[in-house]
Amino acid sequence: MSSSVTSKNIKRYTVTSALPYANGPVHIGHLAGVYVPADIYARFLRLKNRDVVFIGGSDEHGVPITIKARHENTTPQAVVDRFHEMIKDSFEKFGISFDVYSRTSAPIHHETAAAFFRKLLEKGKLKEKENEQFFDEANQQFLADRYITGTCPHCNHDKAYGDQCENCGTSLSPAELINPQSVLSGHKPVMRKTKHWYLPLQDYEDMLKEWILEGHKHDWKSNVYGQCKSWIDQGLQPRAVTRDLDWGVKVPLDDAPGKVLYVWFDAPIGYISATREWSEKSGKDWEPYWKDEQSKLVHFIGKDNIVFHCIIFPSMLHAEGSYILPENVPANEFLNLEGDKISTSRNWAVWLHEYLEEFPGKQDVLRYVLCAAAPETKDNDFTWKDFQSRNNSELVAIFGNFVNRTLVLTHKYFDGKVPAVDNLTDSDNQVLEQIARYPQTIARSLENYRFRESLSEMMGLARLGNKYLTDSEPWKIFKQQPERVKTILNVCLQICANLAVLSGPFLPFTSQKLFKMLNLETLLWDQAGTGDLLAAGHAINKAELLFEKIDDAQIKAQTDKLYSTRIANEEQQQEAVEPLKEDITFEDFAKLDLRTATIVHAEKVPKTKKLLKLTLETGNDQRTVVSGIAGSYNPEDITGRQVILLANLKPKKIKGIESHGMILMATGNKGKLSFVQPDDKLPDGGVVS
Ligand code: B3M
Ligand code: ZN
Repeated sequence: MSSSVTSKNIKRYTVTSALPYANGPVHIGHLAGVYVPADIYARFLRLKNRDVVFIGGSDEHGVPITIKARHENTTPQAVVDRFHEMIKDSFEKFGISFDVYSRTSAPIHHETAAAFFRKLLEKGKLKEKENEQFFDEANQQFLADRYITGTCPHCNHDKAYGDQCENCGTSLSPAELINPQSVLSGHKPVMRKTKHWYLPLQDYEDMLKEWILEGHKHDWKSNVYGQCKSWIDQGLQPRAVTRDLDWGVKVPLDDAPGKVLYVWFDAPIGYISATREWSEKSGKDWEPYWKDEQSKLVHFIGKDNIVFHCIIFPSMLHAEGSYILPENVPANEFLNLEGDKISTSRNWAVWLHEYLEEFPGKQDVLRYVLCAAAPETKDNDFTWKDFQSRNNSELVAIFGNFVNRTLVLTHKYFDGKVPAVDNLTDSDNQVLEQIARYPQTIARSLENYRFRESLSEMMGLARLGNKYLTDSEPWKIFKQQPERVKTILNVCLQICANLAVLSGPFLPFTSQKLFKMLNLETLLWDQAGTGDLLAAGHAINKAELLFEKIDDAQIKAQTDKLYSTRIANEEQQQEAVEPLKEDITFEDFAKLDLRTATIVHAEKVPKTKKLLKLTLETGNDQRTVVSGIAGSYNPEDITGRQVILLANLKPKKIKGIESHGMILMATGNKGKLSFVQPDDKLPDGGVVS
């Protein structure tokens, strides 16, 4: 078992980045969370001359893709074809340097995933179990959780899904829904027996404890370690690895028609399939990258994928028996946009393909900002103002300004030839000593997945150069001391060459441009750190601007665009009026015992987002009602409020609390709930009819 990073002699690196679902374009949240850090890491390793394969690809299975296809009246394959191309193309233009960008609908993946499943089955690592699941008789098919809607048993929201209620945030199983309905036919589904295969995760508890809880306590990020620990401490359960669905990798058995592998079973195997695809192209053997103990496997993901990459996939790999486990899983938290959660459905996002069109040639600016503001240890915010100011006052004013002044002065005074050092002063020597330390300092941060820190260290070198040049004032002394100016510009040019190397992982386009301007072949990381990267007399090329100012109008155009879609969304929401439900008789209505009651106490239900525990005075008794209104009301604001209580709703346990009744709420804009309340304060217990 792989344990500590330092103890093994690493021969090669397998770097994976989460496979984006091919049902939408990529946005800045994906980039900051996964692809920018993964790419920086892979580029750094290549500059260190390490053997590395950097894997990406589209995740093309799963129920949401089939739902999207239904909405668009097309096939799942058509959906994924469109987005796969789009995502692949924008990654490429953005400089994400995958060695292979594959897709899980590729034949090689179907074959790899099916073989993996078969091997687990043959080794007796999967358990077959029958249970009952919802079946749509009209469509003659079993229903995935997302294909069933109904009323949430916790908050009474009537559009809860079979896996989750989006109103109160509770995760559900389809059988818990009140009045379940098939999304396909609109009919009530029936229960039917079906057979599935399970991975008994509890069998891997000891392995996971030893490997993660003991082995990686100190080198994994605390957010990752914490999530793993809480999963393991809660006790692991068997997980179904197959589904009744017609989109996905077919279960490779004769007696399993209509069954596919669960998307989270096949998707991580996609990393392996992609490596095999790369191996066919490159002629390199893929197996050592996944099976040799001296390979280091690193998964770059967002925090919502931690359990799959740290618990489930490693259990699968371990069960299979011939694979190594990840050495690290440096998951990031989430990036917000202008103070609000990024949301695809609300179009609250900055989309990569749009950015590339609207800011041509400015890939490095976005890479820079997303790395500088990466949500490494906590959620973080992207704002267009910050984007502008980091560009103008860091990239332009420090990095660009330093390089530009150095090159322009070299042309002006020395005809574009690197001047020889005349005599090094103490301050020159100090600068050279500092240069020597940068490659190692930055490398240490990168090796420990501290990308923000490493970026700011790299900028430290630009800052050092900029300050040295400004303090030395060669333009003032050239007439009297041309020899001194030779030395100053030589040192500045050496800093530029060092920057060309060390900015490579972060700002690959800039780094290439700078190498070209310096008329230098690309250098490796370990060649940096010295003051003799450029020989005296070497001719440099013309100076070009590395960065340009971004003005207020460009920023305003972006924020206007964002806010205009938000306003359009809100207007749309206001217009959407719920259709009326079907008629009922007066007798139906008379069954409801509706009464006035007063909230005498309210508190949040721990570990839930939307639930409040209310104590109500009903005139007859005091009782507890759990209500999904915390998204609309603070507990401290509502004591004393009179409400209408449905008093004869059967008592039910919600999050361990017995709830007896339900209070009536009306829904306003954006799902905001509002109390239904009598006009005047009435005695409690008054009958509503
Ligand atoms: N397709 C991405 C996501 O959850 C998911 C990752 C798969 S990685 C094997 O957004
Ligand atoms: Zn709910």
